[in-house]
Amino acid sequence: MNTYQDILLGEIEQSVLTISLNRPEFHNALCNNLLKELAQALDAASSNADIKCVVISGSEKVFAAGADIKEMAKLDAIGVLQDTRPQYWDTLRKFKKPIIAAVNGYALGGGCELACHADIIIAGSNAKFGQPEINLGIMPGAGGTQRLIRTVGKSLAMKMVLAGEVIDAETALQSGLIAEITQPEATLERATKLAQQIAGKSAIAIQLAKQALLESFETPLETGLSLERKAFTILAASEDRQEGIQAFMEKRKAVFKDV
Ligand code: DAK
Repeated sequence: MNTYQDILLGEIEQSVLTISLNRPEFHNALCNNLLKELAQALDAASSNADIKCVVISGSEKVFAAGADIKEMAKLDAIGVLQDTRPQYWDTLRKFKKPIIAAVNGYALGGGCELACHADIIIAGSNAKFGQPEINLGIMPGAGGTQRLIRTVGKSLAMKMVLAGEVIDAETALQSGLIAEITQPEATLERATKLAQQIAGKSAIAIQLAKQALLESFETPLETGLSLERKAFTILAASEDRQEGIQAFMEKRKAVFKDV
């Protein structure tokens, strides 16, 4: 049962939970309550072994137009300092299971940053990514200056953040911001299929692989390689590894038990 107001939870299908942002009248602007609910839903998904992968989507027309500007307008410097939102973003950042963002239409400001928190972005041909905060006399506040530049490179990130220019799906694909472009009506379905494909693997291998991949943003190559080696070694103790290799030998599909 959906007990949330600003997000919708889908049924868990093939170990995939879909979370849809649900403030259509405000282009899914990320108000405090929406972010709180998103963090609560992810917290619950963290400890639910039936969920192995999460898809975050907007509608066919819009992903999210950023932080709720009307709410933001009420905060002075002390209000911003004491804001609970950074802790909700942290929940997203620390989530260990894979997240796929299904993006149609606008993904602006915090909406673009939300998509960038996902591990994979699948976008409709109508998607538009941007960091227009500069037009409001502010700047990105949920990692936009850090994640974007690591993903799309300096010049494009500077253009988006300093000029507030919005990029289309093709440019997002060329720059590596997104993994695939689909027809807008197929974006959620494609993201869900991909999520189900991931959910069919060993959850232990998926968790360690995600962790190692993300570590590359934080560490020099030598440290990252060392972490990869340790994770690889840990996996040698899993039953899923035995099953995966055995299944290959027996020419059958592996059945992973996440142990
Ligand atoms: N906030 C609040 N309401 C919004 C909104 C937003 N970001 N975006 C749209 N709306 C509302 C509009 O006010 C309008 O409501 P009514 O006036 O009808 O009541 C309704 O949604 C429909 O919007 P429009 O009439 O403007 O629709 P259009 O199709 O003409 O234009 C648009 C769509 C997306 C181009 C336009 O709405 C727009 O430019 N929106 C604002 C985009 C923007 O500037 N986004 C960046 C916001 S700043 C932080 C973390 C994150 C952030 C900050 C701090 N910390 C952790 C510290 C993030 C900051 C931001 O994202």
